[in-house]
Amino acid sequence: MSRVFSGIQPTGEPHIGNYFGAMRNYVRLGEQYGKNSIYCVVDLHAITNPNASNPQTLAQKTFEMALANFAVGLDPNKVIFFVQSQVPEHQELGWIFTCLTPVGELERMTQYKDKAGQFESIPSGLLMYPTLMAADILLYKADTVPVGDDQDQHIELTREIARKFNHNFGETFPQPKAVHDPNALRIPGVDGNGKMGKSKGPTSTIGILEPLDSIWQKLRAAPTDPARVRRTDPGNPDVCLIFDYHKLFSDLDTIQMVNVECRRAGIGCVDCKKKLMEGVTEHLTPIQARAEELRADPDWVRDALREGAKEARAIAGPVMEEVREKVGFLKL
Ligand code: AQP
Repeated sequence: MSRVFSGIQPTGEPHIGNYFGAMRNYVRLGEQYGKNSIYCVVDLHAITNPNASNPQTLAQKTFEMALANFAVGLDPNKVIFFVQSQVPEHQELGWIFTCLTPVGELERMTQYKDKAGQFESIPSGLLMYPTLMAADILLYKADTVPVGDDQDQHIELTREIARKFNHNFGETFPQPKAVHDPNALRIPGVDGNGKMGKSKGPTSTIGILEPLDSIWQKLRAAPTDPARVRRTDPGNPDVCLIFDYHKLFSDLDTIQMVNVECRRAGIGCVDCKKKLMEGVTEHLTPIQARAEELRADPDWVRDALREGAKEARAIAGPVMEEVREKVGFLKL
Protein backbone atom coordinates (compact mmCIF):
# COMPACT_ATOMS: atom_id res chain seq x y z
CA MET A 1 0.00 0.00 0.00
CA SER A 2 1.28 3.43 -0.94
CA ARG A 3 1.71 6.06 1.73
CA VAL A 4 1.32 9.80 1.19
CA PHE A 5 3.20 12.56 3.03
CA SER A 6 3.25 16.32 2.66
CA GLY A 7 3.94 19.39 4.77
CA ILE A 8 3.07 23.06 4.75
CA GLN A 9 4.98 25.87 6.47
CA PRO A 10 3.28 28.17 9.02
CA THR A 11 5.03 31.22 7.60
CA GLY A 12 2.00 33.29 6.65
CA GLU A 13 -1.57 33.25 5.46
CA PRO A 14 -2.35 30.12 3.41
CA HIS A 15 -2.97 31.23 -0.17
CA ILE A 16 -4.59 29.83 -3.29
CA GLY A 17 -1.18 28.51 -4.48
CA ASN A 18 -0.99 26.39 -1.32
CA TYR A 19 -4.64 25.41 -1.72
CA PHE A 20 -4.59 24.27 -5.35
CA GLY A 21 -0.93 23.16 -5.33
CA ALA A 22 -1.15 21.17 -2.12
CA MET A 23 -4.01 21.41 0.42
CA ARG A 24 -6.81 20.40 -1.93
CA ASN A 25 -4.80 17.32 -2.91
CA TYR A 26 -4.32 16.43 0.75
CA VAL A 27 -8.10 16.14 1.04
CA ARG A 28 -8.48 14.20 -2.24
CA LEU A 29 -5.68 11.75 -1.45
CA GLY A 30 -7.02 11.41 2.10
CA GLU A 31 -10.26 10.02 0.66
CA GLN A 32 -8.22 7.46 -1.27
CA TYR A 33 -5.46 6.52 1.18
CA GLY A 34 -7.15 7.08 4.56
CA LYS A 35 -4.72 6.86 7.49
CA ASN A 36 -1.94 6.17 4.99
CA SER A 37 -2.08 9.87 4.16
CA ILE A 38 0.03 11.88 6.57
CA TYR A 39 0.23 15.67 6.60
CA CYS A 40 1.84 18.16 8.90
CA VAL A 41 2.36 21.82 9.59
CA VAL A 42 6.15 22.06 9.35
CA ASP A 43 7.08 24.56 12.05
CA LEU A 44 10.67 23.25 12.20
CA HIS A 45 11.01 24.25 8.56
CA ALA A 46 9.52 27.65 9.28
CA ILE A 47 12.34 28.54 11.70
CA THR A 48 14.98 27.86 9.02
CA ASN A 49 14.06 31.31 7.69
CA PRO A 50 14.19 33.83 10.56
CA ASN A 51 12.81 36.50 8.20
CA ALA A 52 9.60 34.49 7.75
CA SER A 53 9.07 33.34 11.33
CA ASN A 54 9.43 34.76 14.82
CA PRO A 55 8.67 33.42 18.33
CA GLN A 56 5.88 35.95 18.95
CA THR A 57 3.75 34.69 16.08
CA LEU A 58 4.91 31.13 15.31
CA ALA A 59 2.41 29.31 17.57
CA GLN A 60 -0.51 31.42 16.31
CA LYS A 61 0.47 30.92 12.66
CA THR A 62 0.88 27.19 13.25
CA PHE A 63 -2.60 27.03 14.75
CA GLU A 64 -4.07 29.11 11.90
CA MET A 65 -2.44 26.92 9.26
CA ALA A 66 -3.86 23.81 10.91
CA LEU A 67 -7.28 25.44 11.14
CA ALA A 68 -7.15 26.37 7.43
CA ASN A 69 -6.44 22.76 6.48
CA PHE A 70 -9.41 21.57 8.52
CA ALA A 71 -11.53 24.33 6.95
CA VAL A 72 -10.78 23.14 3.40
CA GLY A 73 -12.00 19.68 4.36
CA LEU A 74 -9.14 17.71 5.89
CA ASP A 75 -10.79 15.21 8.22
CA PRO A 76 -8.61 14.14 11.20
CA ASN A 77 -10.69 10.96 11.52
CA LYS A 78 -9.68 9.94 8.00
CA VAL A 79 -6.04 11.14 7.73
CA ILE A 80 -3.13 11.76 10.08
CA PHE A 81 -2.53 15.49 10.57
CA PHE A 82 -0.20 17.01 13.15
CA VAL A 83 2.44 19.65 13.93
CA GLN A 84 6.01 18.65 13.02
CA SER A 85 7.70 19.77 16.28
CA GLN A 86 5.35 17.46 18.22
CA VAL A 87 7.10 14.46 16.66
CA PRO A 88 10.82 14.76 17.57
CA GLU A 89 11.77 11.78 15.37
CA HIS A 90 11.73 14.20 12.39
CA GLN A 91 14.78 15.98 13.81
CA GLU A 92 16.60 12.79 14.66
CA LEU A 93 16.26 11.34 11.17
CA GLY A 94 16.98 14.79 9.69
CA TRP A 95 20.34 14.83 11.47
CA ILE A 96 21.27 11.38 10.18
CA PHE A 97 20.40 12.47 6.62
CA THR A 98 22.40 15.69 7.06
CA CYS A 99 25.42 13.54 7.88
CA LEU A 100 24.87 11.59 4.64
CA THR A 101 24.51 14.60 2.33
CA PRO A 102 27.38 16.55 0.75
CA VAL A 103 27.24 20.33 1.36
CA GLY A 104 27.59 20.86 -2.42
CA GLU A 105 24.29 19.02 -3.05
CA LEU A 106 22.50 21.35 -0.65
CA GLU A 107 24.16 24.48 -2.02
CA ARG A 108 22.86 23.82 -5.52
CA MET A 109 19.18 23.76 -4.42
CA THR A 110 17.31 26.57 -6.19
CA GLN A 111 15.11 27.38 -3.20
CA TYR A 112 18.21 27.74 -1.01
CA LYS A 113 19.90 30.01 -3.54
CA ASP A 114 16.74 32.16 -3.82
CA LYS A 115 16.36 32.55 -0.05
CA ALA A 116 20.03 32.75 0.97
CA GLY A 117 20.32 36.10 -0.82
CA GLN A 118 18.22 37.78 1.91
CA PHE A 119 20.89 37.17 4.56
CA GLU A 120 24.24 38.69 5.38
CA SER A 121 24.93 35.65 7.54
CA ILE A 122 23.08 32.60 6.20
CA PRO A 123 21.48 30.33 8.86
CA SER A 124 22.76 26.74 8.51
CA GLY A 125 19.18 25.50 8.90
CA LEU A 126 18.27 27.13 5.59
CA LEU A 127 20.92 25.00 3.89
CA MET A 128 19.74 21.86 5.69
CA TYR A 129 16.05 22.39 4.87
CA PRO A 130 16.04 19.58 2.23
CA THR A 131 17.56 16.95 4.55
CA LEU A 132 14.85 17.69 7.12
CA MET A 133 12.25 17.48 4.35
CA ALA A 134 13.67 14.11 3.26
CA ALA A 135 13.35 12.96 6.88
CA ASP A 136 9.72 14.15 7.04
CA ILE A 137 8.83 11.97 4.07
CA LEU A 138 11.00 8.92 4.73
CA LEU A 139 10.20 8.73 8.45
CA TYR A 140 6.85 7.34 7.33
CA LYS A 141 8.35 5.41 4.38
CA ALA A 142 6.03 7.49 2.20
CA ASP A 143 6.29 7.07 -1.57
CA THR A 144 3.82 9.74 -2.74
CA VAL A 145 4.29 13.44 -2.09
CA PRO A 146 1.59 15.93 -3.19
CA VAL A 147 3.35 19.29 -3.65
CA GLY A 148 3.66 22.14 -6.13
CA ASP A 149 6.40 21.71 -8.76
CA ASP A 150 8.60 24.21 -6.86
CA GLN A 151 9.43 21.22 -4.64
CA ASP A 152 10.59 18.84 -7.40
CA GLN A 153 14.28 19.40 -6.76
CA HIS A 154 13.85 18.62 -3.06
CA ILE A 155 11.97 15.40 -3.87
CA GLU A 156 14.76 14.36 -6.25
CA LEU A 157 17.27 14.91 -3.44
CA THR A 158 15.05 12.85 -1.10
CA ARG A 159 15.29 9.96 -3.58
CA GLU A 160 19.07 10.33 -3.66
CA ILE A 161 19.22 10.29 0.15
CA ALA A 162 17.00 7.17 0.27
CA ARG A 163 19.27 5.43 -2.27
CA LYS A 164 22.38 6.38 -0.31
CA PHE A 165 20.96 5.24 3.02
CA ASN A 166 19.81 1.94 1.49
CA HIS A 167 23.23 1.43 -0.12
CA ASN A 168 25.17 2.21 3.07
CA PHE A 169 22.95 0.54 5.67
CA GLY A 170 20.70 -1.94 3.83
CA GLU A 171 17.31 -1.65 2.10
CA THR A 172 15.11 0.56 4.29
CA PHE A 173 13.39 3.41 2.44
CA PRO A 174 11.27 3.72 -0.72
CA GLN A 175 12.11 6.32 -3.37
CA PRO A 176 9.21 8.77 -3.22
CA LYS A 177 7.62 10.57 -6.16
CA ALA A 178 6.02 14.02 -6.30
CA VAL A 179 2.42 14.18 -7.52
CA HIS A 180 1.15 17.41 -9.02
CA ASP A 181 -2.22 18.79 -9.97
CA PRO A 182 -1.53 19.71 -13.65
CA ASN A 183 -3.64 22.91 -13.41
CA ALA A 184 -1.79 24.12 -10.34
CA LEU A 185 1.87 23.53 -11.06
CA ARG A 186 3.05 26.99 -10.08
CA ILE A 187 0.32 29.53 -9.47
CA PRO A 188 1.48 33.08 -10.23
CA GLY A 189 1.31 35.85 -7.63
CA VAL A 190 -1.47 38.40 -8.06
CA ASP A 191 1.17 41.16 -8.40
CA GLY A 192 2.52 39.44 -11.52
CA ASN A 193 5.97 38.93 -9.93
CA GLY A 194 6.52 35.20 -10.34
CA LYS A 195 5.18 32.38 -8.15
CA MET A 196 2.68 33.23 -5.44
CA GLY A 197 4.51 32.72 -2.13
CA LYS A 198 3.88 33.52 1.52
CA SER A 199 7.32 35.03 1.95
CA LYS A 200 6.55 37.61 -0.73
CA GLY A 201 3.80 39.03 1.49
CA PRO A 202 0.18 39.98 0.89
CA THR A 203 0.80 41.84 -2.37
CA SER A 204 1.66 38.48 -3.96
CA THR A 205 -1.00 36.31 -2.37
CA ILE A 206 -4.71 35.70 -2.46
CA GLY A 207 -5.42 34.19 0.95
CA ILE A 208 -8.00 31.44 1.17
CA LEU A 209 -9.27 33.03 4.39
CA GLU A 210 -8.88 36.60 3.15
CA PRO A 211 -12.03 38.80 3.16
CA LEU A 212 -13.67 38.71 -0.27
CA ASP A 213 -13.64 42.50 -0.68
CA SER A 214 -9.88 42.53 -0.09
CA ILE A 215 -9.46 39.77 -2.71
CA TRP A 216 -11.52 41.81 -5.17
CA GLN A 217 -9.31 44.89 -4.61
CA LYS A 218 -6.26 42.78 -5.50
CA LEU A 219 -7.87 41.21 -8.56
CA ARG A 220 -9.06 44.59 -9.79
CA ALA A 221 -5.51 45.92 -9.66
CA ALA A 222 -3.87 42.74 -11.03
CA PRO A 223 -1.89 43.02 -14.28
CA THR A 224 -3.31 41.38 -17.41
CA ASP A 225 -1.91 40.89 -20.93
CA PRO A 226 0.42 43.93 -21.18
CA ALA A 227 -0.15 44.13 -24.95
CA ARG A 228 -3.86 44.79 -24.41
CA VAL A 229 -3.80 48.53 -23.81
CA ARG A 230 -7.37 49.49 -24.81
CA ARG A 231 -10.65 47.68 -24.22
CA THR A 232 -10.95 47.24 -28.01
CA ASP A 233 -7.52 45.54 -28.34
CA PRO A 234 -7.64 41.74 -28.62
CA GLY A 235 -5.99 40.03 -25.63
CA ASN A 236 -4.00 36.85 -25.19
CA PRO A 237 -5.30 34.74 -22.27
CA ASP A 238 -2.19 32.54 -22.44
CA VAL A 239 -0.09 35.35 -20.95
CA CYS A 240 -2.72 36.59 -18.48
CA LEU A 241 -2.68 35.52 -14.83
CA ILE A 242 -6.43 36.20 -14.57
CA PHE A 243 -6.95 33.42 -17.12
CA ASP A 244 -4.68 31.15 -15.04
CA TYR A 245 -6.96 31.83 -12.08
CA HIS A 246 -10.10 31.21 -14.18
CA LYS A 247 -8.76 27.71 -14.88
CA LEU A 248 -8.78 27.11 -11.13
CA PHE A 249 -12.01 28.79 -10.06
CA SER A 250 -14.40 28.93 -13.02
CA ASP A 251 -16.55 26.30 -14.69
CA LEU A 252 -15.63 24.98 -18.15
CA ASP A 253 -18.18 27.16 -19.98
CA THR A 254 -16.79 30.32 -18.40
CA ILE A 255 -13.19 29.30 -19.13
CA GLN A 256 -14.08 28.66 -22.77
CA MET A 257 -16.04 31.90 -23.06
CA VAL A 258 -13.14 33.94 -21.62
CA ASN A 259 -10.65 32.17 -23.88
CA VAL A 260 -12.66 33.05 -27.00
CA GLU A 261 -14.01 36.48 -26.05
CA CYS A 262 -10.71 37.87 -24.74
CA ARG A 263 -8.98 37.03 -28.04
CA ARG A 264 -11.58 38.98 -30.04
CA ALA A 265 -11.97 41.82 -27.55
CA GLY A 266 -15.51 40.63 -26.79
CA ILE A 267 -14.97 40.89 -23.04
CA GLY A 268 -13.04 43.61 -21.19
CA CYS A 269 -10.58 42.90 -18.39
CA VAL A 270 -12.83 44.31 -15.65
CA ASP A 271 -15.78 42.11 -16.68
CA CYS A 272 -13.44 39.15 -16.99
CA LYS A 273 -12.22 39.80 -13.44
CA LYS A 274 -15.82 40.12 -12.19
CA LYS A 275 -16.60 36.70 -13.71
CA LEU A 276 -13.53 35.31 -11.96
CA MET A 277 -14.66 36.83 -8.67
CA GLU A 278 -17.93 34.87 -8.95
CA GLY A 279 -15.96 31.61 -9.00
CA VAL A 280 -13.67 32.78 -6.20
CA THR A 281 -16.70 33.66 -4.05
CA GLU A 282 -18.36 30.32 -4.72
CA HIS A 283 -15.19 28.42 -3.82
CA LEU A 284 -14.06 30.34 -0.78
CA THR A 285 -17.34 31.20 0.98
CA PRO A 286 -17.94 27.70 2.46
CA ILE A 287 -14.25 27.39 3.43
CA GLN A 288 -14.32 30.74 5.23
CA ALA A 289 -17.59 29.82 7.00
CA ARG A 290 -16.05 26.55 8.25
CA ALA A 291 -12.95 28.45 9.42
CA GLU A 292 -15.18 30.75 11.49
CA GLU A 293 -16.84 27.74 13.14
CA LEU A 294 -13.44 26.27 13.99
CA ARG A 295 -12.19 29.56 15.41
CA ALA A 296 -15.10 29.38 17.84
CA ASP A 297 -13.94 25.91 18.94
CA PRO A 298 -10.14 26.04 19.29
CA ASP A 299 -10.09 23.01 21.62
CA TRP A 300 -11.38 20.85 18.77
CA VAL A 301 -8.40 21.95 16.64
CA ARG A 302 -5.90 21.34 19.47
CA ASP A 303 -7.35 17.92 20.34
CA ALA A 304 -7.27 16.84 16.70
CA LEU A 305 -3.59 17.89 16.40
CA ARG A 306 -2.68 16.12 19.65
CA GLU A 307 -4.30 12.91 18.44
CA GLY A 308 -2.62 13.28 15.04
CA ALA A 309 0.83 13.56 16.66
CA LYS A 310 0.14 10.39 18.65
CA GLU A 311 -0.78 8.53 15.47
CA ALA A 312 2.31 9.85 13.67
CA ARG A 313 4.62 8.78 16.50
CA ALA A 314 3.14 5.28 16.43
CA ILE A 315 4.52 4.94 12.88
CA ALA A 316 7.70 7.01 13.31
CA GLY A 317 8.85 5.21 16.50
CA PRO A 318 9.42 1.75 14.97
CA VAL A 319 11.02 3.25 11.83
CA MET A 320 13.53 5.12 14.03
CA GLU A 321 14.25 1.92 15.99
CA GLU A 322 15.15 0.25 12.69
CA VAL A 323 17.24 3.24 11.57
CA ARG A 324 19.17 3.51 14.85
CA GLU A 325 20.05 -0.16 14.72
CA LYS A 326 21.17 0.01 11.06
CA VAL A 327 23.26 3.14 11.65
CA GLY A 328 24.91 1.36 14.57
CA PHE A 329 23.89 3.34 17.65
CA LEU A 330 24.34 1.58 20.97
CA LYS A 331 21.12 0.04 22.20
CA LEU A 332 20.78 -0.22 25.99
N1 AQP B 1 2.36 29.40 -6.14
C1 AQP B 1 2.22 28.11 -5.90
N2 AQP B 1 1.69 27.29 -6.84
C2 AQP B 1 1.53 25.97 -6.61
N3 AQP B 1 1.86 25.39 -5.44
C3 AQP B 1 2.38 26.15 -4.48
N4 AQP B 1 2.82 25.90 -3.23
C4 AQP B 1 3.26 27.03 -2.66
N5 AQP B 1 3.14 28.05 -3.52
C5 AQP B 1 2.60 27.56 -4.65
C6 AQP B 1 2.81 24.58 -2.60
O1 AQP B 1 2.24 24.75 -1.31
C7 AQP B 1 2.86 23.82 -0.43
C8 AQP B 1 3.31 24.51 0.83
O2 AQP B 1 4.26 25.50 0.51
P1 AQP B 1 5.16 26.25 1.56
O3 AQP B 1 4.60 26.03 2.90
O4 AQP B 1 6.59 25.90 1.33
O5 AQP B 1 4.96 27.79 1.31
P2 AQP B 1 5.01 28.83 0.11
O6 AQP B 1 3.70 29.48 0.02
O7 AQP B 1 5.63 28.20 -1.08
O8 AQP B 1 5.87 29.93 0.67
P3 AQP B 1 7.27 30.41 0.18
O9 AQP B 1 7.17 31.84 -0.12
O10 AQP B 1 7.84 29.61 -0.93
O11 AQP B 1 8.14 30.11 1.39
P4 AQP B 1 8.00 30.68 2.85
O12 AQP B 1 7.00 29.84 3.54
O13 AQP B 1 9.37 30.50 3.41
O14 AQP B 1 7.55 32.08 2.77
C9 AQP B 1 4.01 23.19 -1.19
O15 AQP B 1 3.60 21.92 -1.64
C10 AQP B 1 4.22 24.10 -2.33
O16 AQP B 1 4.72 23.39 -3.44
